[in-house]
Amino acid sequence: MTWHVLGAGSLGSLWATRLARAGLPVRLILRNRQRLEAYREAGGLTLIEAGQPQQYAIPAELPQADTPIHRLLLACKAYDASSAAASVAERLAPGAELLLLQNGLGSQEQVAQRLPRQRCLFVSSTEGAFRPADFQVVFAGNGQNWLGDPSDPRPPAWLEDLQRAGITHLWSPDILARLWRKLALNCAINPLTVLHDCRNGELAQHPAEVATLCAELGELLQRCGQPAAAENLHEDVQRVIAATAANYSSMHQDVAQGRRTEIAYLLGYASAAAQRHGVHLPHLQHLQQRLVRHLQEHGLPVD
Ligand code: NAD
Ligand code: KPL
Repeated sequence: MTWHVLGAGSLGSLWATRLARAGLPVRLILRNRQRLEAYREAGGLTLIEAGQPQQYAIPAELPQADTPIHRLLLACKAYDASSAAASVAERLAPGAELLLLQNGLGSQEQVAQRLPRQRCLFVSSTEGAFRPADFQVVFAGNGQNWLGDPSDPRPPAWLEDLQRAGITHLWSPDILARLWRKLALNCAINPLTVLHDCRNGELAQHPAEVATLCAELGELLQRCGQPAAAENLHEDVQRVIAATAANYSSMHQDVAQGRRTEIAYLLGYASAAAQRHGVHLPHLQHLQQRLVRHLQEHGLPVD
């Protein structure tokens, strides 16, 4: 069964090249004719691992190609997920499976609501990759990919493909807990790194601010029916701050490079959930207001 990969960015390219390297059939779906021509000129996708580049001539096509899609890896940013899924909706075979590889929460529900006849699996990834140039990807950090389906705990047989491709993965019977936990970590760390304009490690100099946010996020997770995701959140946040001390968070990198952030699917989602549950979280609310102001001052979208 062919793996269609929509979104030839960092993670999409990282998955596509490893699947292709394992001899599995892969097709890229590129946004428009211009991107397709640029890709064909490049000759394929290049994976750079441990400094070694290797090019893979993975076939590519447009969203409106006429072959059916049975398995789709949707590897775009959270704010693009719904429209990207819509662009190939007519090609999805009945019972097709989608792997939604987005950070935060909210975009997965948007896609699943649009495609009620398809199986949507959610993926939470801690692998690291970036693009030094178009159609090139650097595998920058080993990590884990948790996959799960909130409405069906049975793992799909094709997890074997990931095994064969060397894509580290675990089937998670409670993927929402994983995604909530990652969202909480990102909400406790990423906005502060933007507002203090610092690397993750420098947040150790703001222990009270981090602790207060973790307490509020823990309360939110409890109220949202996610007690497992709330467990030892503060300790975990401190561990991640120490383990990634030299790094700039993804949100810091986005702002520094003038790119749209995924704020609506992180802090925005958390704030909306707090409102829905009638929980008053003043520090989280203030953090969101400060971040929105900061983005506006930098001419960046706040959704
Ligand atoms: P990216 O910006 O590098 O890649 C996204 C790609 O999707 C881009 O090439 C974009 O052009 C393409 N795209 C968007 N809409 C499209 C459409 N309609 N049709 C065709 N292509 C379309 O993003 P990324 O870094 O790979 O991140 C993807 C998700 O994974 C994000 O939610 C991110 O937070 C998450 N994530 C990324 C990393 C990482 O190291 N890069 C790690 C963990 C999680
Ligand atoms: O996931 C991250 C990010 O930068 O997006 C970490 C490193 C955990 C910081 O929140």
